[in-house]
Amino acid sequence: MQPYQRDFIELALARDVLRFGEFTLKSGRQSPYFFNLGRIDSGAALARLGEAYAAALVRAQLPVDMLFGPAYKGIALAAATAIALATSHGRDLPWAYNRKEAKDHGEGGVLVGAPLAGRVLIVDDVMTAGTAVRESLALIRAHGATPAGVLIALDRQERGQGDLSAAQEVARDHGIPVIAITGLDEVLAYAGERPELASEHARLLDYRSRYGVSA
Ligand code: OMP
Repeated sequence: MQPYQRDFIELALARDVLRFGEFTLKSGRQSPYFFNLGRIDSGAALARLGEAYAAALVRAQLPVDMLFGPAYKGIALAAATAIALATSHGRDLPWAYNRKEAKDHGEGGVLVGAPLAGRVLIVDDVMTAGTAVRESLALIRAHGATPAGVLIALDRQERGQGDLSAAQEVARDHGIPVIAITGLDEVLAYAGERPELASEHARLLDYRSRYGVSA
């Protein structure tokens, strides 16, 4: 596990982003864990999260021209990543986000920020079945730009529509990589190291055997 991955899991536990229990997912699956990035609710926590996203992107060495944050959660995440790339990695990339509803006055339209152009990296929170990401891919293409990849905090590494994970399906169907700060694999590895998380670790293993894919 990379230091930024460990730091991110520790941040997630400290801020109750990562919680264990019984959760119903958007897909309808019952999960023993849930990641809520909405709990990153202070400046210092958001800065730390942005550093983790930036570190994951730099490690992946993916060439991108700009960042796109899908409304709503992706907006703050793309902003935090753009700041971390500029301040910690010397890369000042343009960034943009969308509105959920088109504005018919002022500057109008659904996009705010830099015009979508070149290779666009989508920055979002969690991928389970990949529904949210597919909407962003369509939006980027509709504006004549090229999706370059997807950067997320957590890849739940669950089966999507077939035997592949949603991230693997996006890679296959759209020819772009999905880069995650962490996946279920890292959450499992972290929980496996902590005696106090032994029962959570067992439930995660059981969940993975039902819905997971091998990375
Ligand atoms: P997909 O659109 O199916 O990939 O699901 C991703 C979305 O599910 C995220 O953008 C969240 O809204 C939500 N989600 C989480 O935030 N955290 C989780 O641990 C699981 C989910 C989920 O419902 O699958």
